[in-house]
Amino acid sequence: MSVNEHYEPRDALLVVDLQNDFCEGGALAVNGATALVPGINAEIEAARAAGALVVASRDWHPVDHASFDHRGGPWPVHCVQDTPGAAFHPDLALPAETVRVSKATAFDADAYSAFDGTGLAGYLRERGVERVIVCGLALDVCVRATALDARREGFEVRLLEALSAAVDPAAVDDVRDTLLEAGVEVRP
Ligand code: VGL
Ligand code: ZN
Repeated sequence: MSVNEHYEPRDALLVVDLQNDFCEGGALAVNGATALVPGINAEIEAARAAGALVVASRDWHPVDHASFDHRGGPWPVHCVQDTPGAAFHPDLALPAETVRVSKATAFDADAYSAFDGTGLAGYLRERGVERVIVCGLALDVCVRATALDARREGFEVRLLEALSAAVDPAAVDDVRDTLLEAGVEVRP
């Protein structure tokens, strides 16, 4: 495992959607997801120790959400509120003070970004956050959208690519290019 990021109090580590349904054995499993957990735990501990904010987002759909295939959406049923699949991975070591953000909770709309409809940008500014460090699932869906929104909201953004995994590994090069173009720093 490589050396952790250097965190400062003005940083927020944002762990995106590290939930059972996106891990091996889950309803919408991303290859390599479970293997990310120890490295992400090390980042969480480094961030916490440095006084940086730790934020964990979760995909948190109502039953019969518009994104589910039986409703004409693109995805199998996943991350239904209060089901085991929607829980954070059991080995993810979230400190008690972790800021938890639920997204995509409306029946009729999907939200890939942790900033979409959550008020997260204003909250981070209130807490003095200037830089957002992003990792988690899925690199080509919610991590991508979250990193782009963080830039749009005026934060410095750094992606921890090795601590993210994609639904479609063939998309990773395009995702990286898009993020770099938007001014996201990418740590391999
Ligand atoms: C996600 C597909 C559907 C994600 C959420 O967290 O990347 N992907 N809903
Ligand atoms: Zn979803």
